[in-house]
Amino acid sequence: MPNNRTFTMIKPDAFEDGNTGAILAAIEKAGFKLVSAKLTKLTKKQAGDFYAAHAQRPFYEDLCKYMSSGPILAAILEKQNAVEEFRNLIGATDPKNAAEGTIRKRFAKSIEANAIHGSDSDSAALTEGNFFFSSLEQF
Ligand code: IDP
Ligand code: MG
Repeated sequence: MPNNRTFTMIKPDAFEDGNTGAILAAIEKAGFKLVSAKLTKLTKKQAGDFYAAHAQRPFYEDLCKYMSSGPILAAILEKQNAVEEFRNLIGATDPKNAAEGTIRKRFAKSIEANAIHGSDSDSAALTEGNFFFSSLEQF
C-alpha cells in the first residue's frame, strides 16, 4: 500500500453509542476517501492477533476483550500523507490529552475505549488493511 493510505476501525464503544455516522462524516470532511469498508466483529483471538505487538503490555488482555465486545467498522482510507494526517485527525490515545476537535476528543470515553484506531506507519497500514480486506475489496 502506498503512503497515501491508512487503516482505521471505529471501535465497539463508538459503534454502540451510535457515533459511526458522525465519525465517518468527520473523516470524509477531512478529505479522506473510502477505499474499503466493512462492519464486522472480531473474536478475542482475532483481536489478540491484530494487537499482537502489544502482547507484553499490561492492558493487552483487557484490550482484546474490549475490541471483541461488539461490532466494529473497519476501513481503508486514502489521502495524501494519510497515516500522519489521520493520526492528527483522531488525536492522542488518551482523550484527556486529545486536542479540541479531534475524533477522540469528541467521542472517546477513556484511554481504552477511545472510539477509533489509526495505523501508526505505512507498513502497519498495509498489514492492518490486509488483515481485514482481500485485494478484491480494496478500491
Ligand atoms: P493508539 O491506538 O493511539 O495507536 P496504542 O498505544 O497503539 O495507541 O494502543 C492501542 C490501543 O490500546 C489504544 O488505542 C487503546 O484502545 C488501548 N490502550 C493503549 N494504552 C492503554 C492504557 O494505558 N490502558 C488501557 N488501554 C490502553
Ligand atoms: Mg497504535
